[in-house]
Amino acid sequence: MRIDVVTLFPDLIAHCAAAGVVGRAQERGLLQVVAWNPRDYTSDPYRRVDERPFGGGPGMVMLIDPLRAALAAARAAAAEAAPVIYLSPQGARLNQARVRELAQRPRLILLCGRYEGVDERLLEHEVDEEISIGDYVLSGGELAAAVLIDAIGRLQEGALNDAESAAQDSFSDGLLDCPHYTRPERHELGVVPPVLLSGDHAAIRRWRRKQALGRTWQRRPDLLAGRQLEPEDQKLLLEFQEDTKI
Ligand code: 9D3
Repeated sequence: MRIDVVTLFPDLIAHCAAAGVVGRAQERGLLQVVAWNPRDYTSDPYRRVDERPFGGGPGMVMLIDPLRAALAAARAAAAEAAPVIYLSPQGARLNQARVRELAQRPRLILLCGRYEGVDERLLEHEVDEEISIGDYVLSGGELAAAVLIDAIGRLQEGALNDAESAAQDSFSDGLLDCPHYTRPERHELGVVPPVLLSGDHAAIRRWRRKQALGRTWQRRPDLLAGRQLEPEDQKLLLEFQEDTKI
């Protein structure tokens, strides 16, 4: 998969996309992230990319032409058609279902805004989709683009090692994760739940499932609302609820 990013901060994108699992995916040739700076596509001597808004008011608005030229350069850099996604607070909220869908595409172009935003005419003509990463205020689209690249990158076939994929299999089912423990067995801060030391793999699987269900019920009941649990899961959640009453 190829992701082109139009941004005034190309180094920020390159740095984020070089780290961890996503960096490894790039090294393995599974993902290519390329940043394009609209400032490199200005025609005036000051390399201006922003101007004061018509109608007055605070802040600056990104100019059409540098963005349009950067988008054209990004689009021309590979053969496949590439939808343009604008990261913006006005976009549809990102979730894992959307990430899975976007991860299947061969190409994406991400457009990052700064200042108060982008001239609306560019959005009307060049943007196919708008995505927000949540209801809080960022100072630009770059961190949102980095979030999207990270979430998409790790889903590329071969990006995760076997252990990471297995962990995903058991928990990509809309539940929160179970607690994790490692050495030492006994610590000043507490002991490891004995079942995890029992060697009884069926009991361990059951305990983890129960914790995942219980913690989801406690912390994110919205994830369980409108969801019919399997009889075995219902039993485990009921057990968890009984345990927490004591
Ligand atoms: C304080 C400025 N706001 C005036 C009402 C508007 C505004 C403009 C630009 C708010 C945020 C931004 C920059 N944000 C993004 O580019 C952005 C974003 C976000 O702020 N929150 C969640 N997802 C995203 S995706 C892009």
